[in-house]
Amino acid sequence: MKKVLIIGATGQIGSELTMKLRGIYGSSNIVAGYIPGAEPKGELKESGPSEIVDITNAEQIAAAVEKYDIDTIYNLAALLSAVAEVKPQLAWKIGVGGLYNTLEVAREKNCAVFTPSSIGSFGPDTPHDHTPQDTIQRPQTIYGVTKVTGEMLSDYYARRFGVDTRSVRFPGLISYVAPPGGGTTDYAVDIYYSAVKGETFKCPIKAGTFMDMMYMPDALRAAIEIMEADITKFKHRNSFNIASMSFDPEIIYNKICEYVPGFKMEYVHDPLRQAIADSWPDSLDDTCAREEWGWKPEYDLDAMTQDMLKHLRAKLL
Ligand code: AKB
Repeated sequence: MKKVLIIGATGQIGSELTMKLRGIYGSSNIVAGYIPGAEPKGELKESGPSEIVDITNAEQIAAAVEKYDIDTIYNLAALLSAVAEVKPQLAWKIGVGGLYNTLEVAREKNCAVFTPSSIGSFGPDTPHDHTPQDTIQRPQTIYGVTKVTGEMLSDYYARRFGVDTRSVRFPGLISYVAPPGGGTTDYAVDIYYSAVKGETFKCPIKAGTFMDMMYMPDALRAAIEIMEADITKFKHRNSFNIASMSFDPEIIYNKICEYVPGFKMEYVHDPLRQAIADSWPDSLDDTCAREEWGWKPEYDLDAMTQDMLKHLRAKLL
């Protein structure tokens, strides 16, 4: 049975992944690491152990790994792309300094490490359509720079020290549970909240701007399946392209209108987010993930929209 430490357990991915892993491996085996000010609440708090683990503090990571006899670390601490541009030094400290701390603890204590990369690891020179697994990665955001550095550092620790590092490049993640906050793809979550609340959605991303997106249940499955996969079949490690859907604001808006007639959207220019979105791929080619560890998404835009609206209506109305 795995013993897992999740760093960033109260964030957008962490809050759902922690509960999912507790369901699979047993609640007492999954430790929710959080920073002061972002304490676990409700079911997340009640259902299993939690510890203060600030990724910028290597001693705290080592102490939690020691205390709970951890063998696997999910490193989910990060500043998302738009907020990272406002605080680039902090983005580096968490994204690269924090990963270095995690990898050093993993090397000393023999832990496997999952660290998400992102579509943000690509840049304007990358082929935008069906972006290949192995291609140009020259991002122009600090978020992307930390992600490419993280991919390379994780590969280095695997090659040089035998640390079992694994990763996927997440698209924009859409969920009704915890809001994202500070990302470029956040609009694709916010639009559902506006639709359910009966508000006009102010879209910060221009019509015609395509980005990869994924429903959270698929993303959680990817993070779990890659850590369970047979490593002898891997030709890559850090990090695999994964994909399930690609759309622009018009496509998601029109899909929501099928279920929320009369829903209104208007465009409000956001130069920072638009520039980031323009530099990212339109759609990733995830053939390697499919071939090397059997990745397969379950949700398309229609299935995700129906599920999001159902859950948000229950949550908000
Ligand atoms: C962001 O928009 O910054 C993230 C991402 C795609 O990595 N959702």
